[in-house]
Amino acid sequence: MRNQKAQFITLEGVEGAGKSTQKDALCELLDVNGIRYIETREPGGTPYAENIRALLLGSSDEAPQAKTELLLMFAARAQHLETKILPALKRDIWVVCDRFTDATYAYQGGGRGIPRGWIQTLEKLVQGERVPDLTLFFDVPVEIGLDRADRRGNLDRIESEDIEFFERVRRTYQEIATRDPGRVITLDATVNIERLTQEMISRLMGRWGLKCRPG
Ligand code: Z5A
Repeated sequence: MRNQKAQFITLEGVEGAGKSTQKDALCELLDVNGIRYIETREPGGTPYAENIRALLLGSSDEAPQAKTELLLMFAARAQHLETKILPALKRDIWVVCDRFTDATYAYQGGGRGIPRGWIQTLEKLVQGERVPDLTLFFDVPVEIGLDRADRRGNLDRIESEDIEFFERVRRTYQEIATRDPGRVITLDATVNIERLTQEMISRLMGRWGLKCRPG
């Protein structure tokens, strides 16, 4: 692990893909290798950004317009990036983040139909050149993911969209992964939790040259 700079890792996928489950396994891998890290999520991750999350995902009488949703995602991201993610990386602490800007391309771009160029403009404004070092994309057919999420219950405002919306979201994630294979690792998330964990861990150990695996 010598000479490995602190990594900014993001986890992406449609609902119920298993990101949160695999995030725990990833953190265990970092723990056994003695790597310092923080866990965080988007939208949210700081008290202020979590307030924006509540606005974004809660239901109210007035649903936000697509542009409003887009701007709030980036407002939360600006706060999160500047007050939590960048300071951690600067202190050589790894960052494991459940969703980031790929989710904006997938949900607001693919799902809602916001032009990609608008998202690129906001990405540049908020992030400059900063992008994740590594993204784990958990790819699962939408019906399987939604079924898992349904069984967990408590669907939020965005989770209540129709199946076509999530098909567009998944397609956009797949396009991102195809365009950027150096950053994005695609994992087949249809397999059971243990197999998915094993596959993820072996890909990561190879990439980072880690010696110890959990368990
Ligand atoms: N959003 C956006 O629109 N734009 C943006 O820029 C950003 C976000 C950043 C919040 O996401 C919402 O914000 C999200 C996108 C939007 N909305 N939607 N819809 P979130 O990440 O906080 O919430 P989520 O995507 O809805 O997470 P999730 O449904 O919890 O999915 P998950 O984390 O991928 O799954 P999980 O919690 O690990 O697993 C779900 C269930 O499946 C659970 O019971 C597990 O035990 C089970 N599971 C997990 N893996 C497996 C496998 N491999 N086999 C069988 N069962 C499994």
